[in-house]
Amino acid sequence: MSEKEGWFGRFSRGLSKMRQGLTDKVQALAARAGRVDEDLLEELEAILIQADVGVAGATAIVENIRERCRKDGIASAGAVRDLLREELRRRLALAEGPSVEGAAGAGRGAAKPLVIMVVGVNGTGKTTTIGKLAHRLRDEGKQVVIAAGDTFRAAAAEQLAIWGERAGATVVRHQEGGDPAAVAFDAVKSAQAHGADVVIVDTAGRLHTKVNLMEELKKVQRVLAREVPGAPHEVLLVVDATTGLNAVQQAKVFREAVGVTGVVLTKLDGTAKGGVVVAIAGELGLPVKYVGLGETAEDLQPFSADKFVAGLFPDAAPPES
Ligand SMILES: Nc1nc2c(ncn2[C@@H]2O[C@H](COP(=O)(O)OP(=O)(O)O)[C@@H](O)[C@H]2O)c(=O)[nH]1
Ligand SMILES: [Mg+2]
Repeated sequence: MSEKEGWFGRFSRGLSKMRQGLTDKVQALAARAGRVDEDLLEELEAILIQADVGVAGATAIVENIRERCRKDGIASAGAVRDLLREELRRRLALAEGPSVEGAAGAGRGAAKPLVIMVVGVNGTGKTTTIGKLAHRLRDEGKQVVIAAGDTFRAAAAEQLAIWGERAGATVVRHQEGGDPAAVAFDAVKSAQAHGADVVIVDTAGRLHTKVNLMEELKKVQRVLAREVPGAPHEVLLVVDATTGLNAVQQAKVFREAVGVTGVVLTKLDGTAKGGVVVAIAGELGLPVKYVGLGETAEDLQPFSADKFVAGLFPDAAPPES
């Protein structure tokens, strides 16, 4: 065991509730059923739907498993678990995309500063994710400036100041109630003046107020685009896995309004309904860039289908790399 917990420990611990809600139930079902029949397949579909994989995803997964069993003459229920693992891996691979950290590299043509805007409804974990992301980027030696763009809630700037201090990132903030676009502008100017590598912009998430949130976000985007070519280079939508399929609905709304480039799925450690990651992969055509597996900085992990599946089926996991 290395001193620092590796990815395998983080994924298997972070997905333990989802394992109870999915893997363990499938295991018990297979043990009980003994052989593959329509009853087993129906129960498997019900387990997947309960885990918030979504009806379309659950139906398609079970259909593929039924077909495999028929074609390959598989009758033993134990094999269903392996077939499910393969199906999940294949579907989740659709949600893999280029990493944010790769884009923050020093390569030729890399944007500098790389501008990342973080959006999502209140409470999903935007501010926390920004703190964790700043931490990761700092660990790679990147200079990070954070714009405290949720000026609606004073606590958000306070929260960022604490994360920023811990991570060694600069936090640009204005008074409560200030113009978020002006905060974003100042953060970019500060990053340019100091040669910083990355600017991360926090935003508000209240949906029902006088000032339309989507208009406010578009204004922030316009200011960023004016100051840095191609900015914002990433628009990360943060969704909370504990809200299940609501997350997919939110993603559709934000994608429509502000052009999301990737999803961060938080709080997987707190739910058995993490199947929503499969629904995101299947229904949205958006990459999942990170998953939140707990409260510490290291619990924000780049998404990988293989690692996710290893966390769900730890006994069949590949060696840690
Ligand atoms: N367990 C767990 N809690 C999280 C995770 N990400 C965020 N949180 C918690 O979710 C709550 C709301 O987070 P916050 O960043 O303030 O959300 P915001 O309103 O979108 O900015 C906080 O208590 C965070 O600690 C995660 O991956 N796991
Ligand atoms: Mg916040």
